Formats: sequence, C-alpha cells, structure tokens
Amino acid sequence: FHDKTPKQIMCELRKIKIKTLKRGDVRGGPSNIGDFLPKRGLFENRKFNSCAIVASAGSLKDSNLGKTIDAHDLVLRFNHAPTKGFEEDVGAKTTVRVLNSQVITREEFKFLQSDIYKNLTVVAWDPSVYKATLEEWLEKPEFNLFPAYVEYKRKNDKARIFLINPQSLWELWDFLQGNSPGRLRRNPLSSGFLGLGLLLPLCNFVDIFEYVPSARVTKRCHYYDPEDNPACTFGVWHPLAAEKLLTYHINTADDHIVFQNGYVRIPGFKNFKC
Ligand code: NCC
Repeated sequence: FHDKTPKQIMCELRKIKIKTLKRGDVRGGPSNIGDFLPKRGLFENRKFNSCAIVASAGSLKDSNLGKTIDAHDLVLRFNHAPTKGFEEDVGAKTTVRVLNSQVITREEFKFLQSDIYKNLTVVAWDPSVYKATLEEWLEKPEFNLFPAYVEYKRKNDKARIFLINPQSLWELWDFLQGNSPGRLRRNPLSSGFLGLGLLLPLCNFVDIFEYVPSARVTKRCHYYDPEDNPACTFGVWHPLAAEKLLTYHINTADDHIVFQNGYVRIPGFKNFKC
C-alpha cells in the first residue's frame, strides 16, 4: 500500500490548496455573509517555525505535555476543548481554534458568549455534499453557521474568523482516499486532518499530539470528559484510522517520541523540493 515515499506523498499533498473564503468569493449570500468575509486568507504571508496541533484525545490526560505544547510558536486546538484546569497536560497557549459547524451553531457550546473563542483565530468548517458547488452549499449547509459567523464579526469587527471553502475539504478527502488501502465511506475528514492540511503550508514543522495513539492510549474519548468511546480514537464515522495511518507514514519523529512522548512530527511543505 505504501508504494509511495513520504516525499512523494508530501508533494502530492502540497498541490491541494485548502482555501478559506475571501471577500469577493460570495456576493450577498445567506445572512449577507459575503459582506463579512475577510479580505485576506488565513495567515496570508505569515510563516511559523514550530506548530502544535492538540488532538483532543483522552490519552492527553496525565501526559504532562503542557510545557512541550506551549513551547511551539503556534498552537492549534479543536472545538470546545478547554485549557483552563488542564494546563499541565495540554498547555495554555491557543493561536487557532478549528471549529466544526455544530460548535458554532449549538447553544450548548456558547460560541458567541464563551471566552474560549475570543482573542484567537477561528477557522470554521461545515461539510458540503460531495462535489457540491459553493452555491449549493451556501443554500444548504449541514448546520447553518452563517448567522453566528456574522454575529461574531458584528460584535467585534477586528475578530479573526475564517470559513473553509467546503470544496477544499473534499479535495483533501480525495487525496486521503488515493493514499489509503481500502475504500473509505464518503464521510468528511475529522477536524484533525484538516488542521494538518491548514498548517503544512505555514509551518517549518507540525507536531501533532496524541493523534497517532501513544502507549498511553485509553478508551476515553476526550481529556476533558470522562466518557469512554474508543471510536473517538480509531474512527467509525470519520475516516480516522486512514488519516492516522497516512500521518504516521509521513512522520519523521522516532518511535520513542511517537509512542512514549505522544506526538508525530510532519515537516512543512517548505522542506520539500518537488
Ligand atoms: O472530538 P473532536 O472531533 O472535537 O476532536 C477533535 C479532533 O481530535 C482528534 N481526536 C479526538 C479524540 C480522540 N480520542 N482522538 C483523536 O484523534 C480528531 O482528529 C478530532 O478531529 C471534529 O472532528 O470536529 C470532532 O467533533 C466532535 C464534536 O462535534 C465536537 O467535539 C463538539 O462536541 C464530533 N463528535 C460528535 O459529533 C459526537 C467528532 O465526531 C469529530
């Protein structure tokens, strides 16, 4: 199955541009979203040396990885995963939050109220139907995240919030399918793989914490919640196992780091001459 070298895979991945919607991409649109889109793309013209992605896995609990995570120039977290009270294990720094559209829209997550979504960069996504056009998605998102997006921007004009072009998600999915041993069900990628796709063009290297499960692996779903559910780690709806196998294949950290310390390291695109 891995007939391609990591370099070949990275060169293929580099061709996929994960786009955020910009002013001019949408005219009007639901909730007049077009008028609230940013003029620039995510971290346009910015570069980072070290980047960390904190998967929300249960095995981060008691990992003591907080300091290692915070030492990175950019730290990306997902959804409502907290830092407060969990600093020793997951650190305190957050540069970016990748939020799925359930978190943006469902009352329980308090997107417009909670401080955990403030003073950082928000990247929001919602899956379209496979191969749908941008217009079709705008008319029928899975969860209608446009009103909350606009409200977030209205409350603070300077707020940095970006919307993923859902077509990019499926391009990334096609890439995963093309580099996986079996046929994947056509369900969206997890936010984890999207996070990696977003950072590889920007960072010299990306460390992903407890995504490829380490020796601390547990049945627990999240470090911040006692619920057990091994599917959170191995996948049942998202193609998580395929994402993680491929990520492990392109990893450059040694087995001690991956399975004892608990992170994989993926070199950014700038390290490859394709
Ligand atoms: O659980 P979730 O994911 O927020 O986790 C973020 C990312 O961390 C990685 N992860 C998580 C748990 C675990 N044991 N192992 C892991 O590797 C995954 O890469 C995951 O993407 C999501 O991807 O957005 C997701 O969101 C949740 C949920 O919507 C939010 O947490 C808000 O409650 C989804 N769960 C449900 O809808 C029930 C989950 O499927 C995907």
